[in-house]
Amino acid sequence: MFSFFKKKSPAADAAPLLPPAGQEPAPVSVPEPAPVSAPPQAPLQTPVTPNPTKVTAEPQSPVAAEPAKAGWLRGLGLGGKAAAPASVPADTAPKNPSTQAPQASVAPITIAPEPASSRDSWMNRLKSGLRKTGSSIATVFTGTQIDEQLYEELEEALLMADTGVKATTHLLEDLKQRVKDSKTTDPAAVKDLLASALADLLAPLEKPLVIGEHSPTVIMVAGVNGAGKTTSIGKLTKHLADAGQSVLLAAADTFRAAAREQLGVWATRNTVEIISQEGGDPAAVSFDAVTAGKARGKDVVLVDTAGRLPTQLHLMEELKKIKRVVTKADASAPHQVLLVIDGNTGQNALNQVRAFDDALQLTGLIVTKLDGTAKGGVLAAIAQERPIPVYFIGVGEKVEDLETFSAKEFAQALLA
Ligand SMILES: Nc1nc2c(ncn2[C@@H]2O[C@H](COP(=O)(O)OP(=O)(O)O)[C@@H](O)[C@H]2O)c(=O)[nH]1
Ligand SMILES: [Mg+2]
Repeated sequence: MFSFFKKKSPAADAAPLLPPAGQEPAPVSVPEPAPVSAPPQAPLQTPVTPNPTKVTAEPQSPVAAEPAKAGWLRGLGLGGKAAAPASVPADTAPKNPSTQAPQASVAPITIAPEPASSRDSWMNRLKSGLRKTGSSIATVFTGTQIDEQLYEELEEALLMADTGVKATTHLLEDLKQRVKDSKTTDPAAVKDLLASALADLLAPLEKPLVIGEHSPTVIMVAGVNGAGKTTSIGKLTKHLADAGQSVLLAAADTFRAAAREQLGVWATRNTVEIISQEGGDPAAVSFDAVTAGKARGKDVVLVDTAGRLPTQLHLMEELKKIKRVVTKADASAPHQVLLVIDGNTGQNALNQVRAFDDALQLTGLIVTKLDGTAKGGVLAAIAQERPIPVYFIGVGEKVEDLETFSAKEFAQALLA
């Protein structure tokens, strides 16, 4: 049924998931650089390239000299560590066989299937988080007639739930059409039609995070202060580690010692390696991490960045720099650029999505704190105006409180 993320075998022709729009071209394209001298499992907290200036000026020099080593990194990542195939969706098969024999034969697999019971308890947490919103929308349907007043009240309730004007207008028009088509005269049935309309609107946001197409898969995580970046990275690390994936963390939030320490705690808890550098340049730390991730044969490199306010232009510039410099360590990276948004910030979350997407060309979202006072409608606004996949939602502070997003379940929880 649900899987936490999808694992694919790397195809030699795999197109980068993110078009490098607006990026500086990497000076040299090095498909599989892996320094022979670096041990596959180097000690913890060892910055590979301590000199930030050198990183920017000659990014390819530490890794360009060595040719690819017969794809052993990839073969190891796929053949040796994947969990038992739970399902093999036909549409995710690699288009072309890879030129690297060991992994070409490995079919894409879906791992970490979610036990139904744990998904149920997550649904309950989401429902209780969204309950206030749901009950105020639900009261609209308690009358006896489907009339203009019902639609007016619904419009108000949707706007109050952070759905935004555009998505609210869309939903009302869609709903009226559905009511007409179904010829229903029962207001209670209209609620079910609204749930379907909402699920259809949210459907484009439902998409699994795919890993394994690149070695390592480099995931950059951005968002404003306190959105839940570090916590979400910690939770994600746990899920990846449980699925047998080797993870390297990059503490690119170098401004605050506490931020580095917080990520360090997650690294220790999950026994994964971390690249961290006191007062270092965030882009240099990210470069080091991707370089080390390649050298050590990691499956996933997660880059935690500092909180950014989209209005602070120079800070957005710094995130762009991290992205550019990561590309210099691996021409196809970052493979994912995720924005973490706090579900409580309402329509402001949509502004954040716009600003970060314009600057970084986002590939996915993580929406946190849906267990709190979040109203949830903002996902409809995002679906209407910037339909970027919501890979995960956060419904609490504990490690198990990160879940995959289901449009249908979310729509039901929102109207429950
Ligand atoms: N209730 C709740 N709290 C969360 C969730 N995700 C993160 N937090 C809390 O939000 C606060 C800020 O999180 P943090 O990861 O440090 O944010 P960052 O500044 O974006 O890295 C911490 O107290 C987290 O425990 C969530 O899904 N639900
Ligand atoms: Mg943080």
